[in-house]
Amino acid sequence: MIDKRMEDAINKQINEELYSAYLYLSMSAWFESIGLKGFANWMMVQFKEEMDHAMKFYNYLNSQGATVKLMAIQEPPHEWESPLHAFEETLKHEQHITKCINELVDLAEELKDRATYNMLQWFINEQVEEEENDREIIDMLKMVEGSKHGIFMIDKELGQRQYTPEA
Ligand code: OFO
Repeated sequence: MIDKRMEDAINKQINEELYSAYLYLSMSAWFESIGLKGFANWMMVQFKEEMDHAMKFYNYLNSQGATVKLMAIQEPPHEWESPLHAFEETLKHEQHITKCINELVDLAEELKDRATYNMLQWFINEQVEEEENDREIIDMLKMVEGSKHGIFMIDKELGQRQYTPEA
């Protein structure tokens, strides 16, 4: 049993996570189009992780006997000024998602909804990791200052990232 306010807030969060997936898929397509396959791979893994996040909330609502309501997903941008710009936008977006998760935690506390509060702990930790990953890549990109050789080396490294499905 879940409060209607929490049900609505989680449905909104499903939409936020699906938009995240859409945004990173769009970034993956853009990186492919400029020949940076390693960056494209990194974003493709991120897309899959965001789908997992959306499904975590989706499954949670179902397990609580609540109703999932899917909403229209906003159109993401299709291009960025540079790899650095794309990752700065990624970090900005993740900071927004962290704020959304924190607001869900506040609501769970207000409603004394222990089950949702408990489920959200995973997302709190995940957001720390997401922001940290983005900051690391931004630092690397700033270090190479757009040099072709530097971007090539980072592309090689980001090409190693592998998707691990959520247990
Ligand atoms: Fe779902 O963590 Fe990124 O957006």
